[in-house]
Amino acid sequence: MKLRSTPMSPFGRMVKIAAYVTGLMDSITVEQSNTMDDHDTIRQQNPLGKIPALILDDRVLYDSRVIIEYLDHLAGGGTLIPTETEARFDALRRNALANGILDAALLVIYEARFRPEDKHVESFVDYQRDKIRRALNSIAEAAPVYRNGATPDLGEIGLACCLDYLDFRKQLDWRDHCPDMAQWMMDFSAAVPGYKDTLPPEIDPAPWR
Ligand SMILES: N[C@@H](CCC(=O)N[C@@H](CS)C(=O)NCC(=O)O)C(=O)O
Repeated sequence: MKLRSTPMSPFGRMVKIAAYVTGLMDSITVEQSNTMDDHDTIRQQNPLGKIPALILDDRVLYDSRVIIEYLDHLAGGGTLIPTETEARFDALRRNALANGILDAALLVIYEARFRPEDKHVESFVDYQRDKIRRALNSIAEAAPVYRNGATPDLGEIGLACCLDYLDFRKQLDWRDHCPDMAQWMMDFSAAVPGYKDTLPPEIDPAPWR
């Protein structure tokens, strides 16, 4: 299997950690993609032109959520996505929350990347940042504890990738909203395979990385 991604992509990182956790990383070759390049084959592989995409012999899978479900299926099911109904939908919701934070963070970055500086719309950036702040406050209220050792669910993988990505891009400091997540990150990073191998390049040090 070939994974199109970049070392910076938080969604690609979720898939990589999912592959480590399920023991499938050795069956995956990672091929870099430049989504900004008109000639990059990612646009044929995924009509949305987005990474990650998993290239199989007979088809291409996207997006990260679908790829993670596929890896879980290959590993026999129930590792990354719990089978028990309540735990399953809670893990899926937490993954959706992390993905939503990342979508908002990416839109803030794209505002700066795609629009000339004099055309930046600050109200749009604030609108996206407010989503991130509300989501981080809701995580603080839920006060999660990391207990799953080497087998995180997809919501936990999403959350770790999301908090590290906010540190990487420095758009806002999640510690202002959910400071207790530092301990959660310590517990996650100490137990989960692939955590350190998949860190974004040159991310600032933290006690857990
Ligand atoms: N919902 C998608 C989001 C993927 C995504 O936004 N990837 C970014 C890179 S981290 C991308 O490909 N951006 C290029 C674009 O939007 O054209 C997923 O979960 O995989």
